[in-house]
Amino acid sequence: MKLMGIELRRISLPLVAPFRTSFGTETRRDILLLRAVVKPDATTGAGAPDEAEGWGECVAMSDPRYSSEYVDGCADVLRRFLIPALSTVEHLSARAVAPALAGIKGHRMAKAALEMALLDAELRALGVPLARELGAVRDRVPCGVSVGIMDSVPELLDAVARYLDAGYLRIKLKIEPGWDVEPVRAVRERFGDGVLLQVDANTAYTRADARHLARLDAYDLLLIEQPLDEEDLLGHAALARTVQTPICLDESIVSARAAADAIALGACAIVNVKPGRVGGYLEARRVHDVCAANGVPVWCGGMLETGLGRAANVALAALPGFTLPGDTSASARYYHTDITEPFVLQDGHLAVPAGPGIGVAPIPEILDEVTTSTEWIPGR
Ligand code: NPQ
Ligand code: MG
Repeated sequence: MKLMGIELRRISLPLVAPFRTSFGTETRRDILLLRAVVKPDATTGAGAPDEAEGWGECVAMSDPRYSSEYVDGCADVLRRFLIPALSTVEHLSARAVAPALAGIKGHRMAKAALEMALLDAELRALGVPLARELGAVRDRVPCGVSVGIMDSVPELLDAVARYLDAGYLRIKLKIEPGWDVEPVRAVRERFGDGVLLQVDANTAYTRADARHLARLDAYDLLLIEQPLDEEDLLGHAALARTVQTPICLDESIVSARAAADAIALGACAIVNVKPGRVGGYLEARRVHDVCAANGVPVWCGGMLETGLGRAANVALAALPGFTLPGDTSASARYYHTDITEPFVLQDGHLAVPAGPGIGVAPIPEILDEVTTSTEWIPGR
């Protein structure tokens, strides 16, 4: 295909409630969307449109608190380096994107958004759903929910009760020093041993906390997610020898190679797959493949995506190795009004979109209402 250009569009969406993690409290989401306009090759086939568009969603936050990337930085590197790098590619396709961008170091979330937009455009032109392209084996996926740090245990119990009533099949509690054993104990006591329960520290602990984290072993958790620093693989391996609860890595897993290394080192027994963090959906599938080859279960993480990123995440989560419920929550978990048709929980599951590409598109009037700026970068 030929890249005609990319529209960078910034939107601002209020969250239904503040979301507190060990790295900060978010009350709204400032998101960078990409709209790729391409001309498919003449060889695409009979009935192919002469122009197609595709949507990408960048998962970077406003501030570099979850990872080193942040939304203004992503827009800058896309505009100055990544989009221009595609103009030198002879036969542009979604799978040519990552190799074409490899000379630019890092910036995986920005790269992932660009690849997603071209993948969506390409698959729409071909009439192929993303789920089929990735190798999905399910038409719906079981869903969990990530529950923020609260001001008190009673407030937390109210929130968890509402999510369980809504049908969520797994609860993830955000934890930090001072908000860990007590909330976990309270949730177990109130809701019983049948609830699938896990915790996420977003790097808030140190190796010196190993004995303390081992106290969580009493509560039959599915996993402890990213207790230590992103770069501390050996620390996680040591922790795994002290703590019975399986260690799951999120921030540390920046590629399929990082996943293979973490597994080989004994740093994790489970992996959270986030396409933005690893540089795109195609690398995310390779993370899945590496984990499956090692017998390591994976689940799909979440970055408070709109319906665009959510649609693609649900497609990914339908691959065979995704054996644990993901943070693929319904639109209403985060937003009163999503920019696409909302994803609604049905019996604790979300349906995998069946249309071409990611299978959803923004609703133009809603998109315009939440847009704060747009910029057109020609493809040359
Ligand atoms: C995680 N997500 O697994 C992340 C972290 C996270 C669903 O827990 C704005 C944008 C706020 C992205 C808060 C979940 C965020 C964000 C938390 C990502 O670690
Ligand atoms: Mg996490």
